[in-house]
Amino acid sequence: MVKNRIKVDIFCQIVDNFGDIGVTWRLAKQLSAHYDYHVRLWVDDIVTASKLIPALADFQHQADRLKSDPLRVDGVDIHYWQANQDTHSQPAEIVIEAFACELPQPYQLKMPGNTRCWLNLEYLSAEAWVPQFHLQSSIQSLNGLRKTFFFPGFSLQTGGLIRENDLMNDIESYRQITSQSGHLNADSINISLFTYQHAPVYPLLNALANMPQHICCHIPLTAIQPALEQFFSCSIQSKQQYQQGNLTVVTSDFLTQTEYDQRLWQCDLNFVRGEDSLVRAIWAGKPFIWLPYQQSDEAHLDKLSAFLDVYWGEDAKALASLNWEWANGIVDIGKLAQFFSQMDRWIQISQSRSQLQAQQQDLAFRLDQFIQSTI
Ligand code: TRH
Repeated sequence: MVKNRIKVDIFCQIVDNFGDIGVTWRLAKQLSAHYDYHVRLWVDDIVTASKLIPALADFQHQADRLKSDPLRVDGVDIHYWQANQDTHSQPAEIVIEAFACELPQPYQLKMPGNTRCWLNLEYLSAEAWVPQFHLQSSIQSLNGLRKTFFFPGFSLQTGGLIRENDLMNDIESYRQITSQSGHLNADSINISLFTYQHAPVYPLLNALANMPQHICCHIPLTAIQPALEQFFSCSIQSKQQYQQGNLTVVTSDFLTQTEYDQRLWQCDLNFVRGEDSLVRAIWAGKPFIWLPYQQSDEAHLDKLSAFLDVYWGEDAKALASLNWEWANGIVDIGKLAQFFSQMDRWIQISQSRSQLQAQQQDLAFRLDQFIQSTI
């Protein structure tokens, strides 16, 4: 019964792109479905959120309705909030602010007496300082409450990675079913491409068109559409195929999160970006090339370098090198051809690395353990 469950408020401020809502939506669903929490997800941009939570589409022009009257989707109550405006609700016992979003002051002032655990869910990083900062806390001057920093991460000394309870089994079953009904394009190397506008997309497509094997590249249309149009010298539409040399590009609309995850499970190589698709690529157990979200002081390259060391280590130097070059605007046709010539080996390495990571407890489990130990 919702009445007796511990209440959790998750606040998501959508700064840019889809990662903020991608991460908080997955976490909200998991905490509600597998732990004894009644979760309210507070979102400040209903238009962007509706890309990942299609049920919100009807509220794009009437977000205010969701301030007091939430929409329940997959067991989660979704509310609308705006910076500095009172939510007019009693704060939950557990409050999670995602990525240091600032909670409205009136809400913060009501937290004492209501909130027993206040967490800031931080960005994911493999950098060496993360374990030291994970679970550090400080008293907040506005309301005198303690706020704890919860850092996702790759080691046992961090908050772990988001992974739904049955995810690894679901991936395995899905693969068994799809291998019987036919792969995406069985005679090709299948690639998924989701990246930022500044990535070297044109040189990549050019390299792929010149590979000895047939390459099928699956692209949901996002920020890189102009690079596709430049490469194919035509206007690019969704749900179409475009051919050049040995490359076929298959376009689609923005997929649902489930469809997107399944796409990663099926492809042989995934280009991912930001935070959430990186984690999904890890669980997919296929080789992937990651472009971190760009930061002005090039801090994203430190992030990438730490990740390549921690995740791929000595086993996958060639893959790490392709990844590093990609993030620095370089695509080396020779290296890529060499990589594709050993596809089976790379898939095997990626599978074992993913399974090793999946031996650790996931983020929701560690979060729940921490919450239970503090309340
Ligand atoms: O959209 P992103 O670039 O988000 C980024 C990062 O999270 C970054 O850390 C953050 O600081 C910045 O936003 C503001 O990439 P990310 O994190 O991979 O999120 C994409 C989400 O979109 C993910 O949940 C997968 C989902 N997705 C779909 O559901 N359908 C699709 O077709 C595609 C391409 C993605």
